[in-house]
Amino acid sequence: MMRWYLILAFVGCSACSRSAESKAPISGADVPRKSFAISDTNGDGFISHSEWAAEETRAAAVIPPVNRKEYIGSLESIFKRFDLNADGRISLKEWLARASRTPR
Ligand SMILES: [Ca+2]
Ligand SMILES: [Ca+2]
Repeated sequence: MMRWYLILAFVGCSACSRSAESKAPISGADVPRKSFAISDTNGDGFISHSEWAAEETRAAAVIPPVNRKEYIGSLESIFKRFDLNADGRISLKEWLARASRTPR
């Protein structure tokens, strides 16, 4: 359960930190899709591990150093969970499949 809390905080944080730049208001239904687009920084339709790692680093910057290693470890395990076919990148389909199963 803790992991899901972390991913939600992580994704929510990414979305709000860049929403000022994009100007487009983020509606509730679009959040998983938009957060995917934000993490897919080169826009190739996949979140590669290096793109995910960049997000990890950015997200971890606000975490106290004492908890940072554990936090990054959690994000790593989330990446593996999202990567359903284990090809080392997350497709939008994989992302949405996982995001839609996220308990509130
Ligand atoms: Ca990409
Ligand atoms: Ca994959």
